[in-house]
Amino acid sequence: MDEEGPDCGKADFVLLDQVTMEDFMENLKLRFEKGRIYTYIGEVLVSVNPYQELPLYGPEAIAKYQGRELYERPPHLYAVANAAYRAMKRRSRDTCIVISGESGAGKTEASKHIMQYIAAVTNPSQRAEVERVKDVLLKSTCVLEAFGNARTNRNNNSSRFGKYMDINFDFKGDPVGGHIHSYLLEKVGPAAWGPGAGRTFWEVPGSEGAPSAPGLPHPLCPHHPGGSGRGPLRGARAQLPFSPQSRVLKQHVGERNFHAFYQVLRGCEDSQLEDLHLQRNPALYSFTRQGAGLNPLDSDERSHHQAVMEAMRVIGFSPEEVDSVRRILAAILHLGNIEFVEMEEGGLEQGHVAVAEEVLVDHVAELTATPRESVMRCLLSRTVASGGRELIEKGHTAAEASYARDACAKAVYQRLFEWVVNRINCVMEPRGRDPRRDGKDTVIGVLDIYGFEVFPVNSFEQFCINYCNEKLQQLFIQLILKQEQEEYEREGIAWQSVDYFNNATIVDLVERPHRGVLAMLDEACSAAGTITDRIFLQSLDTHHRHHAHYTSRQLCPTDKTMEFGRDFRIKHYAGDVTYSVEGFIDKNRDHLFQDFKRLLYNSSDPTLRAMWPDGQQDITEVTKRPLTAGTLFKNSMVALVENLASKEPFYVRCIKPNEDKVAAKLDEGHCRHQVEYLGLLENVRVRRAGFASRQPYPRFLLRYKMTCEYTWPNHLLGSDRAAASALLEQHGLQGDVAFGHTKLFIRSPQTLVTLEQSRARLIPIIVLLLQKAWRGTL
Ligand code: AOV
Ligand code: MG
Repeated sequence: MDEEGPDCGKADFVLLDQVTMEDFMENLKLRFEKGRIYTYIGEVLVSVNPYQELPLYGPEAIAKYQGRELYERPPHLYAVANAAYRAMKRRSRDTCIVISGESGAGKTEASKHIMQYIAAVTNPSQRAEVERVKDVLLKSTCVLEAFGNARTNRNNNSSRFGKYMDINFDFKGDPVGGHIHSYLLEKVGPAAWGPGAGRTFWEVPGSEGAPSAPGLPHPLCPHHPGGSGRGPLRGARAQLPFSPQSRVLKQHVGERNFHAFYQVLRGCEDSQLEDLHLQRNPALYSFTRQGAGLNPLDSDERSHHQAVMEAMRVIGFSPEEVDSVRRILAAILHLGNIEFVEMEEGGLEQGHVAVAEEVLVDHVAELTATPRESVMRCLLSRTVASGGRELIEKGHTAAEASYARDACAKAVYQRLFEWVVNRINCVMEPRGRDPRRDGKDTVIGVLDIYGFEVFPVNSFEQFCINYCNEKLQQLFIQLILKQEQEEYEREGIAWQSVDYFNNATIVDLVERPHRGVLAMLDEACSAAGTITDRIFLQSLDTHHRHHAHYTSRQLCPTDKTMEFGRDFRIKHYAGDVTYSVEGFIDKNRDHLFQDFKRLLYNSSDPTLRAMWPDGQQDITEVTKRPLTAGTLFKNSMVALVENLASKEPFYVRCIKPNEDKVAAKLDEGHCRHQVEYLGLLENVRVRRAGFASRQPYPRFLLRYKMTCEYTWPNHLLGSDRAAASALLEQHGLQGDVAFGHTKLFIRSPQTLVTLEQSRARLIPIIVLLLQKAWRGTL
């Protein structure tokens, strides 16, 4: 790789002549045109997705960065990976690399390059266990992408889950294990089925027949699309007129279901497909029909399937487990094709509903290794604990049966995904390590999490995803902007304060106890079916009417971009997002169906059974309210942010150059917006006004004292501060630093490089002297 020439723009935005948006964009554009997709802001790496293969990666490039300081080579992901790795090794500090940016900006690709770098520079002695861990780390990505990624309108390989991966290192700096946390696979609830949306009757005794939303027809009303028409036999697939729903069930136009489904259909051998009762064409299955025309080449899908199978084998999935996974995917596809019909003579109360094509039930029963009659019963009825402990079997209407089928399909997929993650975690768990013998492991965490999302209609999923981005922005502000400024003040360093937008107030709007949006949603959910999405919206309006970042059509009647009684808007740090509340309550409750849980727990397939441990509960126990999806997500975000805050952070800020997913096109308006909301200009200002590095005096001296005659081996200068000053004076570097009360602040990175070089030159000489001294030959 060539070193950068002067015509490639500034490799660090801090070096810009002026910090204006125009200058920033000009530099970004110039570098992008020259194939320089990476630029620093101090230690933060800004990366622009090139949408083409550039000759920037691979063993040769890795060798250039290995063991170097951040500023010695042109900006690169490898430099950041190397800096995180060296900080971890040198100071035994846990570090983390936080990768952020909007969908399609290149986060997942960046995380893969980081992993490849770490794999390449570790384990020079080729220890077998370390090699195994590295293989699992690298191969896990391929498997997780098959189950957790899908084609969306914004990214052909969009991660529909957030991933935080810890890699554990031993004292030698070799990876000895890891752990993956996954966040919110796009799974939440089947869409509320028509009128009465938000009403869930499952598992809640006494909630049967709860009143529906005022002004909306009752679900049992004959005018309801899935209601009792008492007419001739007719198909009654529940109509899902409202909110966006789980990707497993339905996808937006131009999007696909999770890759795994298509890979099984296209990649399996004919005989395997026959065993699964499947045909090759995804258009034949309700859950994959939408995306059927969007498949990549058949051959690509087949080779992806083979790669996933190979990766599962390397990771340690047994052949039986892989078979089970295939059967579960097939069962979901068959489940999706099941339709229900209402019998002409039956009244709803008797639940006279039948399955249109019974052979599909046979397939589901066979593939899930469960009794056919039990599958049928679960599809057509539910068990409820009424009043006391008495159990009653209640027949479904066709609409309810469809709801149950969809809920089951998405829950099975959700459990499958979680099981895959857990299975990989078991294999990556550090083995046979004893902290007393081996010392404490250090950790590098890599966070690749969904970026901000704004669609024409935004639902609960987008709300969670955007809340997550607010949390991460808050962390960024705290670590990079706020903390930095506070430290200058604390240390008595002269400092000109920089203004930035602190998004704490938005985070608070979402997560505050009692009155935050999530708390109020939980409250609505706990009201046993009596509160609808619309009522929930009304209470949000009441409580947040004066909040600067909240509005709705009710509060702003002239704003026709919001729908009355349906939408609210949050002014996020990245821009305004309008959310439709339809389905919020249902998705937040995210109920599972006891009958299905029990059915699958009793499967004779051990893999499937292991995914449903809660299926052994007694039905009367499960009426206890489980934590809601929103609360679980909030808790996991709080834990994630705490975890990241305890580590030394490195940041990669990804930018998507255009909406068309094409190479060599940088849409200025689009990029400018991202630069704005990522707070990059503020970042440059703070950095420019500030210092590249700060170190407590003792740590500074420990590292560099051998470079100065007054400080080696020990100084007699009264204070560490005076010693540091003498050392810097000897190097002629005193003009580039400021002396704080407890820390030394170094302005330019070049000063550090000079000190490092001097140290590197002297170390061999000192080692030699010490050896001689020990041998008494000095
Ligand atoms: P994301 O992770 O940020 O989106 P990806 O990492 O999946 O985005 O990148 C999207 C696509 O851009 C990839 O599939 C590649 O085709 C291309 N790409 C990204 N980075 C590079 C690179 N360094 N070199 C070449 N091509 C690249 V999302 O998961 O949707 O938030 O949800
Ligand atoms: Mg991704």
